Amino acid sequence: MICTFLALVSILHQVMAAQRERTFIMVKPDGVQRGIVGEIIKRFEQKGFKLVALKFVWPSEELLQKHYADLAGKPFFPGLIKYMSSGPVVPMVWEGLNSVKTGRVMLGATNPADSAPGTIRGDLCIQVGRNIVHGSDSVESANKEINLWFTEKEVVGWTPANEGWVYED
Ligand code: DAT
Ligand code: MG
Repeated sequence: MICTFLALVSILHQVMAAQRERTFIMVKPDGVQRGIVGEIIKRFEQKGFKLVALKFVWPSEELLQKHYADLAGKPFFPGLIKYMSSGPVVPMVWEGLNSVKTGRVMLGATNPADSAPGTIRGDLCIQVGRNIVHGSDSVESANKEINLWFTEKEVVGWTPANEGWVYED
């Protein structure tokens, strides 16, 4: 009886852990140039999400065309690629419960004119073409983007000392 209970608790823990998904967040060239990297990292850290990968890189147009492949037909696509390849960026992977959905909420709407105060875009930028940060829109695209920007080895599994204070189980 106790064994069955413990097995159920263990399964429950595994299910909860499985929802601690990963999302791909990237400080765009304007965020880097304006010195907002630390502020964006701070917000994700203070939320309780776990940093599992980070780098500083000047991305090629080829990489960005793959990253934004689903927007290839949009009229703003050439300008988007030019802007995104104009300087270094800070791609990151953050892990945590519902991190994809919550990450998007923390970023705010795509167009800063519609982003609520308190969100990163709502507080720190003005125009859609200079909206300082990227965040995955689904678990599926998060996985795609993580694999595009990071090797398997560059994503580091670890347990933060405060984990038991961020999650109740
Ligand atoms: P998001 O970045 O919120 O996921 P998206 O994937 O629709 O938004 O678009 C990717 C980026 O392209 C977005 O962050 C900024 C740029 N963009 C989107 N719509 C735009 C528009 N109408 N004019 C100029 N740039 C745009
Ligand atoms: Mg998008």
